[in-house]
Amino acid sequence: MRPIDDTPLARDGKVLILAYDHGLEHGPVDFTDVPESANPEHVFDVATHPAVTSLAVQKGIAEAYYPSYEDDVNLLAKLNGTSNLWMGEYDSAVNWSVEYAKEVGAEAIGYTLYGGSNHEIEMAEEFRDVQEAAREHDMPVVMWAYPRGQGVKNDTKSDVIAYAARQALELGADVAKVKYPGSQDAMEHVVEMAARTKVIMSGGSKQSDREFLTTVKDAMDAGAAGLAVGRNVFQRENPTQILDGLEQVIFEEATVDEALEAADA
Ligand code: FBP
Repeated sequence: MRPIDDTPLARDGKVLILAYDHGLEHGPVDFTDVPESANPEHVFDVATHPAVTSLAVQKGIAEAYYPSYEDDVNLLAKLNGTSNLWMGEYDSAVNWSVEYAKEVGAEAIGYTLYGGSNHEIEMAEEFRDVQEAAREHDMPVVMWAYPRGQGVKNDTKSDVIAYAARQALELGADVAKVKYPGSQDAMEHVVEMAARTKVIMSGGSKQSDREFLTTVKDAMDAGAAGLAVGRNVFQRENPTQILDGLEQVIFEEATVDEALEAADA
């Protein structure tokens, strides 16, 4: 396990990753609400908010835009990812290597593992190579721990999410990014199963400010180390406001009402 506290991925031991790989994973539909969110420059500008500890992007976006932002944004290289244009059992292509990500300026690595997919074995073996290469370059590894596929009947069940977090620990991820399992108690169990692997909550589809900040607060109170969020930030007309609120909840242990006040300021 590589402690993340002394890496750019964390601030005071807490993590706020802005995820922006949706153009690949979901396509242009995620940019419909706020058309300027299709422009990577807009999201890189958002990622300069002091609450954001890393911006997670795919290779093409990193190559094209990171050189202009390397002084202001920490880069997390999301190594694998696929479109949803194809059909079949859950799988994900590895699009760049740890070595190349390092060359482009990345300081952390992200990798999706679909535990329960018929492709889990290959994905875990690819993760082995990624994790060991990341160790060589002293880069922390975040696993998008998403149980999905034929072996998984219900990917929102708390036991399944706890299993995914445990899998992240066993395979050597420093951080497990998991879906919120529905309650604070269930999240506590997930955090317990992850042991020394830090757990962060995955943002999900857009919610109201209060709903979203309440879920993040519950996750933090359950022992989560932070959040990786995409749509709940870039699908807002004013992404800075919600980041102001998230900064309060994640780094300042503020209440939801205090965070909402900060988000309105
Ligand atoms: P969101 O906060 O928008 O859910 O982003 C997190 C993320 O993991 C992205 O990195 C990824 O593109 C997306 O969710 C995948 O969403 P899903 O596979 O659940 O549709």
